[in-house]
Amino acid sequence: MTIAAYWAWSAWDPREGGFHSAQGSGGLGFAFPAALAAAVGSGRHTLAVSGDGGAMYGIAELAAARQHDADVTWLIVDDGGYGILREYMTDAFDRTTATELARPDFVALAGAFGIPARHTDPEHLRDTLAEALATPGPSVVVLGATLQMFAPTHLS
Ligand SMILES: Cc1ncc(C[n+]2csc(CCOP(=O)(O)OP(=O)(O)O)c2C)c(N)n1
Ligand SMILES: [Mg+2]
Repeated sequence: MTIAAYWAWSAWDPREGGFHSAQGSGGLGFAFPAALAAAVGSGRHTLAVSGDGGAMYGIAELAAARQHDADVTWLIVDDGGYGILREYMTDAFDRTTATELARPDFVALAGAFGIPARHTDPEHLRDTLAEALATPGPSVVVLGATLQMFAPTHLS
């Protein structure tokens, strides 16, 4: 549940089996533990995508990823808070409340679990991700970016 994923819903066909999301229940915290389990179960390197807010719901799973040397990469899109709520509130009320978050240095946090991690930006994302996905074991990539809402998500 992050703005990048709302865009991905339109770009990926889940029937192909390569993409899975918590679109039905919408629960924050699903992505990383699900991708970790998928990596262990499938033997393939998997990618989880979370926002900075949602990432806070799954931090403990970094220990499990390290313990099992799972081939899982976690992309955390850090826009400073609950981005989608920021967009909804601005649209509806022209102001926001409680959307900006105190959050950890995710790169340092992953490092504390013994997991390689690095910051990236939209320009370097493709290369950074490709490198992480080609490296065995868990890894974390933190993308500093503020994405715009995929408009129809709140209309259907
Ligand atoms: C367990 C849970 N708590 C609260 C929500 C409500 N909620 C949906 S999206 C969202 C903001 C998520 O922020 P972030 O993960 O940073 O993603 P962004 O919108 O910034 O891309 C919240 C709080 C939820 N879906 N699930
Ligand atoms: Mg966010």
